[in-house]
Amino acid sequence: MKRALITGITGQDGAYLAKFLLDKGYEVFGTYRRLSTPNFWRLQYLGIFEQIELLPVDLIDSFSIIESLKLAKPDEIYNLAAMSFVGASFEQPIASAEITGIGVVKFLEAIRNIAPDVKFYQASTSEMFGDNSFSQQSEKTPFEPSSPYAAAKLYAHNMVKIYRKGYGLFACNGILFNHESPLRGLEFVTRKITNGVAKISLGLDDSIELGNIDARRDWGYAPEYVEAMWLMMQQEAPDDYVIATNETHAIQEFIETAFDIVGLDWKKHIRIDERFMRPVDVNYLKGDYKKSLTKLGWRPKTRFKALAEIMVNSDLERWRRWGRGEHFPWDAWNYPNERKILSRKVKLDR
Ligand code: NAP
Ligand code: F7E
Repeated sequence: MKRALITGITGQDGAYLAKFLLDKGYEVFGTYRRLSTPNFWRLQYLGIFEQIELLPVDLIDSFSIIESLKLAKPDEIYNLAAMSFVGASFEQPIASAEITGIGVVKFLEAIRNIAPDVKFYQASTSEMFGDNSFSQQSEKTPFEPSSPYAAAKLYAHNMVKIYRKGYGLFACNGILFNHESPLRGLEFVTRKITNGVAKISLGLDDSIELGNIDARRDWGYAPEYVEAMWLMMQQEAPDDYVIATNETHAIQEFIETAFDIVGLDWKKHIRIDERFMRPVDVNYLKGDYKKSLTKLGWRPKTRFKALAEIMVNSDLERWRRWGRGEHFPWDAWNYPNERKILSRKVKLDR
């Protein structure tokens, strides 16, 4: 039985990847940070919490990384842990560099010294292309990072290449474009919109406050993207791959589509709020995934409208279940703004 170690297993991709690998018969070890309140809701939502061996690791702590390697003895490591929210990286640029950038080198050094045959996947990102002027972005497009997050990810990306070339490690960079799902964190724009649309349509809220709605993104469906991570690790030789849909849409189009699904006029409910503008933004992303199609046989299946439907319907269902008095694994309980609504006693008749 193969053994996989997933860092960041409590996040969106970590949970989907864990499910994918368990279904393939892997023994799955996952790292988590000790928090004052545990956040295993995604693993519980997917019904896999009991099947994961959890190990405490913080990417700022080299010894916890080494210990996790010794305990898990993995064949494959998927490094998904990062401070992944771009907005927050402007507020905490140093933590971003230490966790998202140098944290990866701590892993690479640990592998080089104690487990040089282990395969390593690094969660690289389309954010590294930054405010570029290319009509689409591939593995060959120059990087122009425009956030502390992207700069830290680019450093990690380059270190993976250096360790691959210099020390012969099997280390891959998956350059993944935005991918979303009902397990996406509530502060990311798609889920913020679908959660807001669900509440507005059920009469629980009236507006969504957003920043730059002209930016364009290439959005795919997260469960399909974790399969691409695994495919990269099954190849003869390590390499870097773009994973994307090759479609680009403005945030405003996502808003229109989400409100259309519930039959409401978005213009009555969207407020532009400076607080959600970033000092620098990435304005245009459209990924060219030809290499992944040719070499991995991977292609995206769920497209823009279907993705919005999955997310709106899932958030509607959660708020309805809450209205029926049900308790279930859900992130809304952890957010102060959501709690204000959750603390109301409401009977939903819709
Ligand atoms: P996510 O939901 O924000 O999950 C991030 C994970 O990293 C969480 O498990 C988090 O733990 C963990 N983490 C944060 N700081 C850590 C630290 N100091 N030590 C150990 N663990 C730490 O992100 P995601 O969407 O699943 O993304 C997975 C990875 O892919 C990230 O590296 C992200 O940057 C990258 N990526 C994401 C996308 C995308 O569109 N989703 C695209 C390209 C690349 P807590 O739960 O304790 O916070
Ligand atoms: O923003 C704009 C915002 O935070 C998308 C991460 O997974 O994907 C993600 O990074 C766009 C930006 O994702 C709001 O300015 C407008 O232009 O959903 P996001 P992101 O920054 O693209 C990449 C590939 C990663 O690697 C990251 O880890 O939406 N926007 N108004 C807003 N964004 C947010 N979050 N909130 C708003 O109110």
